[in-house]
Amino acid sequence: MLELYHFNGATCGLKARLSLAEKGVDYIERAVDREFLRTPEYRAIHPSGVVPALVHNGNIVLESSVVINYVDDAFDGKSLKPDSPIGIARAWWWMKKADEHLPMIAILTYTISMRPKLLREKSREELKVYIDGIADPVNRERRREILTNGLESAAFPQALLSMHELLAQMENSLTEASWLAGDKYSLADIAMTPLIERLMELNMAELFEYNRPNLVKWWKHIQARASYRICSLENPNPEKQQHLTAGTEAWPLIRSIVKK
Ligand SMILES: N[C@@H](CCC(=O)N[C@@H](CS)C(=O)NCC(=O)O)C(=O)O
Repeated sequence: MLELYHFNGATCGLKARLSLAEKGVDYIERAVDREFLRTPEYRAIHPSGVVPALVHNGNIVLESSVVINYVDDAFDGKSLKPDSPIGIARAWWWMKKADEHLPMIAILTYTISMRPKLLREKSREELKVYIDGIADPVNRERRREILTNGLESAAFPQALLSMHELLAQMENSLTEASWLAGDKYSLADIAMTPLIERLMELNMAELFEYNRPNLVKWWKHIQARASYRICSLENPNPEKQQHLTAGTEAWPLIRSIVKK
């Protein structure tokens, strides 16, 4: 039995789902809500209380890059790794980059879109319970700081500039080949897809598209794939409109920080 715990709108959950769709693997989708991530039942599966968690015949596989690599190794179907050792090394480089930048995209999402929603919907006491309930101490204190300082948070421009630099690296790589790790779609492209999708959801198309024709072409090719249609277009993030509205409001500040 193969089960995937995720929620629609989770960037790392989308990574796992894309890999399963690309391999054509059937699985039981456990689409949960954020509250469930805090229950003892889920913490027994994932002690950090985050998604994705893949459970295969009782074996638990955690961490999105580990999950997508496992999916590729464990199931038949076309390989999602490049054909040469150097290509595989390049794919791992991008997977590492995606892992390093996932907290950056979380900071942007949280500061721009989730914080205003939480402040609107939760009382001071509820907010404290929410923050105190975040399992990972680094993430917990970062979110507490962002909740207090919002767009003034020191983490915000750092995350933005770090994503901006990553876009430049992607454009550079895509001038040499049509996919990130070479001429074949691979785990590298899967790993980066949700990060780019989130920038688009946060209304950062201008930041993304500016002077980056190869990245624009790559993104069109990603969106045209059946895996993306199934996992994202047919199962859209319920917070998409919220992200877009909040991103539009934050755009003047974002633009001034990246100073194109
Ligand atoms: N490094 C982990 C990060 C997992 C993570 O942070 N997941 C987010 C969604 S992308 C989550 O579950 N957040 C819980 C929440 O928003 O409450 C991975 O790549 O699997």
